[in-house]
Amino acid sequence: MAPKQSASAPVRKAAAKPAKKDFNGGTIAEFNKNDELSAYREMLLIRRFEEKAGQLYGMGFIGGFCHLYIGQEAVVIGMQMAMKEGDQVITGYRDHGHMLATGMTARGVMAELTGRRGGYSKGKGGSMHMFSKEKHFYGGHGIVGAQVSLGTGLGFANKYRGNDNVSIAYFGDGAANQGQVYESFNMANLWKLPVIYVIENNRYAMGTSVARASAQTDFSQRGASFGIPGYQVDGMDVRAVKAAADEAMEHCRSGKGPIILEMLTYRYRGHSMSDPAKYRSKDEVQKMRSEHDPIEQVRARLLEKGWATEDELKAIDKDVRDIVADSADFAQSDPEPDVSELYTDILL
Ligand SMILES: Cc1ncc(C[n+]2csc(CCOP(=O)(O)OP(=O)(O)O)c2C)c(N)n1
Ligand SMILES: [Mg+2]
Repeated sequence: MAPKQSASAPVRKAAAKPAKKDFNGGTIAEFNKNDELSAYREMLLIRRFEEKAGQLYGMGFIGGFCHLYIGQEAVVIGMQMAMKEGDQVITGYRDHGHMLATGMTARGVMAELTGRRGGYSKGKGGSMHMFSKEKHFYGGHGIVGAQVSLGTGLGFANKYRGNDNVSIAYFGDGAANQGQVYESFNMANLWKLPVIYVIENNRYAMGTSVARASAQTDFSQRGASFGIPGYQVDGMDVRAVKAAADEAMEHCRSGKGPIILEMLTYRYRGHSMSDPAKYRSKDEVQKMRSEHDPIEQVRARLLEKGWATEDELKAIDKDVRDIVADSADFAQSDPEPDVSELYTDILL
């Protein structure tokens, strides 16, 4: 039986689970200098973007719901590094990182957060509702679990059309208890659909810990009764995510059907901007930040291997900050949509 995940336990490495060794050998992907530098830059972009979004929210430029992805960056970047053009991404409301990972612009995402014309949904969708057909990003969904059925539909479309695209459906530990998830699992394996279900287990659904809400806390096993293989991955180590993603892509593209990757990860900020976070201790958050931070891990390796100097890393940070600052300026100066936009893009 899989050990239970306690709130204070460090994130487990895939290697710590011998039964799962045959999946990726419990290994981490070999990263060369370019891989490390690019993972560092892409994760940093998400982190700085989210910090800025938090600031703009505090200043009143962003209204409504806003869920930050800080702490979970390695998940989307590791997955993205294994994807090819045409693969689709769909997720819930904690979606800014997923969009930036697909290459959607910081300007377009930030302007959507502030409800401006230049936003991906013309300022009418906000944080939880953005899409980009060009980047194969299918949202951005506020209904917990909805993206799992829709992502399964994307997999069905791929199979029906006979292409070799894979759909990646991200959802949380809380969403994993939704009924439609299991209807989707059943169809997905019955029809051998190319879908990777990425369960981002950040240990909490709003304020409810996994242990309080889930009878089976090993989410990698949630597809067992449908015959869907699943594996736990250290979601704080971008190399472990990339290794698991490579294997999962191969599984899907070779026609074996869906697969589940449970990413053991952690969010540093509250569930949304109005979360007092009384359900966990500051020590717990601090421990994750200091011992498992996904960006710090890459930074330490780059310095240790002599692949980058402090100055070079500072230059990357400055570059990233410039992109984010530009997006924030744009998001504040771009006009709001015209009132006539209330009558467009709607189903009558
Ligand atoms: C169908 C539905 N039920 C409830 C909610 C309210 N709600 C929003 S987020 C959330 C928790 C989801 O947690 P999890 O899936 O772990 O994702 P995380 O926020 O941790 O990324 C809930 C219950 C909702 N948006 N939709
Ligand atoms: Mg969660």
